[in-house]
Order: sequence, then structure tokens, then C-alpha cells
Amino acid sequence: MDTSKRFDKGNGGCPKIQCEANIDVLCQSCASGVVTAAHRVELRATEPCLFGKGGTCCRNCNMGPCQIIEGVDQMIGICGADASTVAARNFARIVAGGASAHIDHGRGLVMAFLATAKGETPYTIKDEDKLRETALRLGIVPNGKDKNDLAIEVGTLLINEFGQQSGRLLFAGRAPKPRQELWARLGVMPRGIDREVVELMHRTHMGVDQDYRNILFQAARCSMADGWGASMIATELSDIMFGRPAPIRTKVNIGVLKEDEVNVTVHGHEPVLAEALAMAANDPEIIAEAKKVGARGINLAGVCCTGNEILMRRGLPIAGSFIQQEVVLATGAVEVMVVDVQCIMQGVSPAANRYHTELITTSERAKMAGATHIQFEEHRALDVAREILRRAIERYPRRGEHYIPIYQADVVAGFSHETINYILGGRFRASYRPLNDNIANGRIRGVAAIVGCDNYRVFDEIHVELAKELIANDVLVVVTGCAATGVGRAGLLNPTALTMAGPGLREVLEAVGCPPVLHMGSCVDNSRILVALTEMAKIGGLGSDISDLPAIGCAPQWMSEKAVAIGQYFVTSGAAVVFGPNFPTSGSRVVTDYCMKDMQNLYGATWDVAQTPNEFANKMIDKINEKRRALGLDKKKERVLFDMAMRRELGSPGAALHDVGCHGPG
Ligand code: SF4
Ligand code: MSK
Repeated sequence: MDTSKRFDKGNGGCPKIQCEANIDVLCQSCASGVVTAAHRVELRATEPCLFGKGGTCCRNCNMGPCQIIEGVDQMIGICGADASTVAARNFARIVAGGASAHIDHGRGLVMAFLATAKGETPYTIKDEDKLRETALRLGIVPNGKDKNDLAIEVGTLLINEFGQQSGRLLFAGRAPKPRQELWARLGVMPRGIDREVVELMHRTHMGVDQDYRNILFQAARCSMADGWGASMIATELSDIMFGRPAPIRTKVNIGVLKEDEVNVTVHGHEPVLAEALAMAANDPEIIAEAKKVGARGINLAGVCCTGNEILMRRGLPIAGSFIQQEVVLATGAVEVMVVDVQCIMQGVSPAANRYHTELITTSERAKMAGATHIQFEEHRALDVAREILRRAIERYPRRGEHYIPIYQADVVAGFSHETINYILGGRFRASYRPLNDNIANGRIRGVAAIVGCDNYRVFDEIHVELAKELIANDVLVVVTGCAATGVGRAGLLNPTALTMAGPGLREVLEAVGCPPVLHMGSCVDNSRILVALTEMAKIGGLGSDISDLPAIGCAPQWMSEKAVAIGQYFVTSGAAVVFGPNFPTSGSRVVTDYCMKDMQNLYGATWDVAQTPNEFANKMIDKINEKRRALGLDKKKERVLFDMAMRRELGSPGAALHDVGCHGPG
């Protein structure tokens, strides 16, 4: 592999990569020789295998691997498995992989929560109101109980759900009643969190479940153990422990790295260590140590979803999304990159090793060659955090040739479902009623969630172009994960972007000072969207179930298995999902039709697939309009069609600082 290939502005042969900041950094001499995923895409000798891509390569036993072609008799598995069985099994295993990532995250979170309630960590139970609300929701009477005792009761109840064998998960009882009845009827109500993953892995083992529909039912149930189980538990308990997000101003993009501070980036997904690092970074002793080596202090910045966790609650900046992780290192200005779990490319290790940067792994689940391992334990969280920061301080004087780009954008984040309730509903009548009313009266056409990853095989900023088109058509957009960072870079998480919104959406959001795109958190926090949709359905006026709402989700640049698990729990919950750039069962028309057509009759929602921003926007707006018609809200609303000139004219809302504090109406 030619590892010397580097970016060069104006060099037509350089690898393609999204985002100006990435190109800027990779053009600098300090980045010379760094190999990013963009280079590796270019340098690979072969395109992805079509059997693998379409879900029809089976390697579930040693008679294979078998490549299957649907409808060709000689091209079935040695065991006789056909394309539908194999595609369904592969899809199901993707769901199991994605769900298990959230499940293990959720389990770790509950254990940290319990340790905190017992006084064994430096954290405290910050949001007592949410603790009491959650206790009530779980059937625990909170009155008169000490907050730590109550937290132990809540944590114990929830940790037991991981090993539960029968019954149903407690948070699934939050869903609209008709939805719960549907799940019970179809047999997709999750019984226990771990059980659903294990059963799905068993059923997709060679020679077990060989009816694609039956496999996909269990995939749906497994995804529910993620969305209404572990992910919701992780989000709710993180909020109780570290504080429920509220609107907060901060910045995103590589330019948040600082010349005169010790730069420490936290990458992965878990908020627990990042919170300890944030606490330690403000410790006067640590700051004094940083000053001794000539730095002004510690600059803690996020990458991927750990970044989203600390951005939502603490307003700490994000240096980069998934596609920027190696580029952040190629600045040569990062002293330490701390990683925990998920979405950490192995490529960060050689990239870090080209510089003075120390890569530190912190989870026994995720070690890397070329990295230092410092095991994180909650009960000595601050000691671990201080040790990491001291190592970073020690590296600061060794910073060599480096380049910090100017790119950074002002954003307003922190839109938990409770915040949206307050912002749009007002202090004295906090509810989703005003949002529903504005949808019913047509000021807001509907709600769209743009979630998930960015992906080195997609070169266009689809999240950004799509978000612009949706808001111009009066669709309220919520975002999570790396999609949120992408639209943040483009200035759409700033109230100044309201100039791009359609008149109805602008009128509603201008009144409360909100951006047109609301950042709801990390990929685990997609459960916040389930809760928001549930509230909308329960308030009334837009039907009685999630499937009645003019609401839709999409993941235009999916990369991670988690995105498939998330998409499936949205569909099972009644919210349609458009995926891109491809769908993982495309090798079987039978299974793809089942996902994209038959699921409508089961769940009232389907999967769909699109590639360009325009195709996404058309499908999503059509679906929203269809729901509006079914609700009798079909007053004609002119559709704004975008052409290239309009896109150019819209450009970026700029990165100027404005007073962007959101406020509720009452
Ligand atoms: Fe081939 Fe069947 Fe084995 Fe899969 S389970 S590898 S299709 S023989
Ligand atoms: S980090 S899962 S690339 S959103 Fe959550 Fe980003 Fe996707 Fe990882």
C-alpha cells in the first residue's frame, strides 16, 4: 500500500473526503504520510463484494462460505439455505451486533449509577427531579425516600432487566397503548435485554430458524431490547447522574483544538470517564501543572459520541465526527486521545504514533496495539482522569510541527425530550401540545430525525443538504450522533440558520429562539426520539399511535451495525426509516420487499432506501404528506423544490457568534 499518498489542494488525484476542515488539515505538511480511511478507500484494490454488501454471503458454518444468488438453483447454500434465509440471518445478526453494543453500554451505565448511589464514585445524583419521575414511571413510590436509596432501588430494578427471562421491559410500558397491544399481538414485546440478543444469535445459527419472516420478528424484538431497553436506560440514568441536557452553546469542528492549551480528545461512546476528565480538567492542581509546562490549561474536546455526551451536558466542544477521527490527530496538536468503546478506527493508532500523541485505551473490552492501556474504574474515576491528564501535560512541550485549522462553528445543543417539551410548550403548560397544534395548523409540516454515522464511502454531505431541504419545507429536524456533528459544522445548529427555514417553521422557532435543527444527543440517545414521538402520540390531535404521526427517520450514511438496530426499533415502533446509501438485504428481493412493503402491515412503518439528498427529501416529505392526508390535515402546502443554484445561494449560515440562548414562551 502506498502510504505516502497525501492530500494536496488542487491535486486532482487526492482521495475524496467530506468537510473543508479535513481537506485543509490533510493538505498541510504536518499531515504528510498520515493515512486516513479516505486514503484506504482509494488504495484498496477491490470494491466491496456484492454478496457481502447485499447480505447473501453466508459463513455460518464450515461447509461455506456460500454465496447465494436469489432465483438461481445452483446458487443456494450447501445446506440448502436460500437467499431469503441467508439475507434475513445476516440482517438479524447486524441487529444483534448493534443492539449488543448499546446493551453493554447500558449495563455499564447502570453499574456506574449503582456505584454512585452507594457513594463509591466521585459522581453524584445530579438530577433528583428526573430520578423521582423515573422512579414513579417504574412503579416505585419515591415519596420520603433519600435520593441515594431511591437511586439504588431504581438501578437494581433496571439492572435486573438485563438478565430477565420473561414478562416485558418496563420502559416499553411508556409507549402508546395501541403500540404496546400491537407488540404483544405480534410477539415482539421484548422480554429481557440479554435474552433477545442471545436468542437471535441462536436462531441464526446454522440449521435453526429458516423462515425469513420468523427471523425478522426476532430481529424486531431484539432491536426493541435496545431502543426501549438498554439505550433508554442508558440515556435516562446518564441524565439523572450527570444532569439532563438543556440548551447550551458550544462549538464543533477541528478548529476547537487550542494552540496554547493541552489538547485532550475523548473518543467513543461512554460519558462516565469523559465526565471524570471534565471534572479533573478544572482541578486547580491540574491547571497549575499545565501552566508549569507553558500551557494555559486543559482543552477537553470530543470525537464521535463521547463528544456528543459531554457537549449535550457540559457544553464541551466536539473536535470531530467519525470521519474526522484520524484527521484530528493529523493536526499534530493533540497530546492525548482517550478512547473507550465503539467506532474507534484501528487507523487512529498508527496516526497517533506519527506524532507526540499518546493513544490511551480505557476499557478492558477495547484494547489496541500501539496504545497505552489505563483501565478505567468508576470508583477511582478521578485518579484515572488525573493520571491521563498528567500524561497529556507531560507531552505538551513535545508538540512538534502542527496545524490547527480555523474551522469551527457555533452551535446550540442540549435538546433532551424534556427540553423540547419546555421550549415548545412553555414553563406553565410544558407539553407537546403546541408542537402538535403547529403541525395540525400546518406551520410545521412534520418532524424528521436525521441520525447516525458519517461514512467514508459517501462523499457528499448528505446530512447537511437534506437538513436544508427539510427545514425549507417547514419540517422540524432533530439530529443525533455524527449526523449532528456534520450539520453542526455546516452551521445548522445555530439559530442564524432559521433564515433557511420555511416561513411556518421559522415563525414557530423564532418565537423561542431555537435553531431549526435540534441536537438530541449521541446514538444511544435516539431513545429520546422514541419518548418525544410517544408524547406527541399521547397528547392527541395527530392520531393515537406513533405510526399515525407525520414523522419519519433516516440514516443517510449508515456505517455501524448500531444504525441498523436503531432503524429497526424505529420501524417496529411505527416510525418509517429511510436508509442510505444502501440497504443490507439488497441481495434478496424477497427480504427487501418484506422490510420495505410487508412491514407496513405489521408495524405501520417500513424501511426505504435512498442515495441523494433530493431522493431522501422527496421520500421523507412524501411520507409526511401522506400521514397528514390520513389525519385530514391535507391543506395544500407548496413544496419547495431545490435546484443547484438555490443550494449555492443558501450556502452556510456562517460561524459568527450570536446570542443563541433558547427560551420558552412562557
Ligand atoms: Fe453455506 Fe448453509 Fe453453512 Fe451458510 S449455513 S455457510 S449457507 S452451508
Ligand atoms: S459515533 S455509531 S459513527 S453516529 Fe455514535 Fe457516530 Fe455512528 Fe459511531
